Amino acid sequence: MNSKTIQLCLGIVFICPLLLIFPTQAFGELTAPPAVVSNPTPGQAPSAVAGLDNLILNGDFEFTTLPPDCHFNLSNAFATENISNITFWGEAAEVDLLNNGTGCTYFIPPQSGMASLAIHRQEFGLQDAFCFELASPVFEGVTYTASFYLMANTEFSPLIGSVEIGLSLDPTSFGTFIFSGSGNLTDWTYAEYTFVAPFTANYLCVQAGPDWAWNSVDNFSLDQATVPVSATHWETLKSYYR
Ligand SMILES: [Ca+2]
Ligand SMILES: [Ca+2]
Repeated sequence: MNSKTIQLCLGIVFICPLLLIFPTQAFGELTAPPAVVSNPTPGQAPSAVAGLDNLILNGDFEFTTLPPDCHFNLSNAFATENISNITFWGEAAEVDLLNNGTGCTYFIPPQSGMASLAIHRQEFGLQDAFCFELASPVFEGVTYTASFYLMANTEFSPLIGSVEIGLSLDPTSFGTFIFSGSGNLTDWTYAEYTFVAPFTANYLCVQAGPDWAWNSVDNFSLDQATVPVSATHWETLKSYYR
């Protein structure tokens, strides 16, 4: 019996009992392909295993008909028509699509890809806002993790401010507040929040927070959270596969 055969035999002896003890951890969450939910019945949670794909269709702002440039102060109708899978509706109506890869002087290059978006809360309260179309609704009672990156600029508005995330049934209203993030003036800040959906919703919405501030945002993600494999169990399994 050569050494490879001995290693294989030892591997089987150690791995098989572990598979009996942790079968779903070994072959369930770790290896199952992401679930795709098409035409789900409203109000019903998906029966498939937890998906790992981003539910937001254009969370990176890369899908647009606009050429690479610094597109400042777009109307809601124009932005909705030209930036895919997003409905813009904020009263300020002056979103900025910065999609030439540079950040357009006021921000650093996009956190991801060639494009980022900037939203403003004006001095007297009008705000930019929009809602992302999702590949699947989020379902009441299911746990999700949402994340994005943001960066502030105070050249025209004095405060750092915040960016708020909501869940909505309507692409033209913010819906229910879920969480918010705040950035800084020098780099992208990562904001992440895990939550149980309070109701079944079709849109993840974004608006400028209450302060007079201008923020760029990029790389939004929304994933159904999976039950994590205990680090101890995973390290044990990996040690036997090495
Ligand atoms: Ca991007
Ligand atoms: Ca603007």
